[in-house]
Amino acid sequence: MSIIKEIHVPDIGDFKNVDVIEVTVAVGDTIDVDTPLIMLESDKATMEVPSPLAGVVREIKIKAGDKVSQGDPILYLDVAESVSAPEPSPVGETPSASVAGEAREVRVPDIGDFKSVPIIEVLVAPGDHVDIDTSLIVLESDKASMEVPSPFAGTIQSVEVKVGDPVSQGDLILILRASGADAAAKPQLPDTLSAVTLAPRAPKPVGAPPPPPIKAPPPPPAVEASAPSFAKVHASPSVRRFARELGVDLTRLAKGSGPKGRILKEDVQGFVKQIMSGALAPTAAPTAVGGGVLDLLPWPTVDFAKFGPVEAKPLSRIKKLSGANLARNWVMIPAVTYHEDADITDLEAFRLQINKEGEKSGGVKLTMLAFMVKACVRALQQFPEFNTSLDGENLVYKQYYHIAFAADTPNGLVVPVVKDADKKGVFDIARETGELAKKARDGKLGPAEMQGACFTISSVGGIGGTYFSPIINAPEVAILGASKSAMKPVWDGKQFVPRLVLPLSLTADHRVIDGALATRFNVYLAQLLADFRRVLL
Ligand code: CAO
Repeated sequence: MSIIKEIHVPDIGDFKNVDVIEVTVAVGDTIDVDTPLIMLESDKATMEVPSPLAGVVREIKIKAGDKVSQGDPILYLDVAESVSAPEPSPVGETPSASVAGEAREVRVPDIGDFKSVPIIEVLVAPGDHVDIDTSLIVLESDKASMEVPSPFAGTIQSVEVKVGDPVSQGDLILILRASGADAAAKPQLPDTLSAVTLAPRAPKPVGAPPPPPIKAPPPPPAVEASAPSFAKVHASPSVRRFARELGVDLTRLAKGSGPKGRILKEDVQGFVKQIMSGALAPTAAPTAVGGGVLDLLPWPTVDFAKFGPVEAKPLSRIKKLSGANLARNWVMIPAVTYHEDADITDLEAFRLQINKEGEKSGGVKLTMLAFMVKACVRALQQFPEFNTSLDGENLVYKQYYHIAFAADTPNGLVVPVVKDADKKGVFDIARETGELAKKARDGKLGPAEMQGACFTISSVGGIGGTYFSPIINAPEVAILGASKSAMKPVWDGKQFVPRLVLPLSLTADHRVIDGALATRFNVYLAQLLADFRRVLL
């Protein structure tokens, strides 16, 4: 049985009449505990208000542009089972005063139920003069970013934290020498206080399971180490997070297109598009030294028409998408390509013989690609490091074998996936790759048919080529390139004999796979293709 529950604005500290800048659910939506319902924004912070309950949204009581305070109704939720009223959240404490000239410790105030919240920005340095409410640091949990403002005016003596430190209530942030005039002008906040900013606290349903603990996010990638401060940027936590994931410096976006110039996700996407098209330089002024960011020259802007007739044609949608992915993978993965020759004389003879037999019965045509898929599955089983993905500091080992293959289409490169290739025979794989390649060329591949790959094969053998360096299809850790097989003289210990040689080019992520392992994989793969009976072993 279900009951209707009214969801209210939870304790948002001392803030009142805060702007609703976004309603992130709609009537009819099925939501979980912690699904963001609305986005609020004050002068100091932006926060998502998560749902305290799971259920179906029946009626929404507010809209973007409304102002809300604690207790105001947000929406009605149809919940599956009865839950008790939310537990009231703590309220703010009273400010106290400080003595001018005195060295004062500034500690992390009451930030609700949050513990070990990572610092994503430190906004001040020793010697800086700060006023009451000047933002000192920015914290970011899974749910919200919070600026911690100074409770005193004065001069910073020392900063005791750095970006990446996880902090909890009461941890020392910095020491400052309070200045007299400011100290007298405004009452100051104590070391422990609530509502330094919008510290979101979802009402906790009594009897319901406690909300999941805040996960300390994985350490930021190297490119973020010297990421510029976003502190003065007007953007919501989710947009800040999105920008950080893409490595976008939000301070380079002049003004957002949202209300009050707020930067929206679309603004970040537009900015990235401009960089990808070369209209904007990837980095601001070339100031970075000592690594950390790519200190690149701006993309050359050339009036080609000055040199001869030209025609500009827009890139296809597939090219734009794959271009952005390839550029990221090329820049971020320390990749090495290892080459090997596979003697496929016997395998090709076998393939031709089976196809000849099949011609009479109208069976499926076996392709070299299908044999390669099967051999790669066996090699992945033999070398499980190749069937992994990096996830922060973890290496995720997959126990399934989904093999992707690059397919050339009139609109660009697409990468369909043969799922569970370990459970399929070579005929099935040949049939499936044929069907997927046709769908790809007809532009009819669905998203699910291009997802979940463990490893990719890029075969250009039907076209030509000797060796090449394929780009890894992240988050996979390796890719196999196959070029055109050709008859070559091979020394058998006594004489040169003509053998059909397939050139293999394996690119591997050196963070996961070192050169010795990659070479072993290649040698093993070549052995499998040279004598396919080994696949059964
Ligand atoms: N050596 C020699 N000949 C080869 C070969 C190889 N490694 N691989 C295929 N061939 C032959 C085939 O036997 C076939 O010959 P027949 O018509 O006489 O039988 C011919 O080349 C055409 O094969 P194909 O390429 O159409 O078929 P496939 O199953 O080998 O490959 C697919 C299918 C989808 C991989 C391929 O069509 C394709 O799109 N390849 C390009 C992939 C690509 O662009 N990679 C680069 C990505 S990075 O930019």
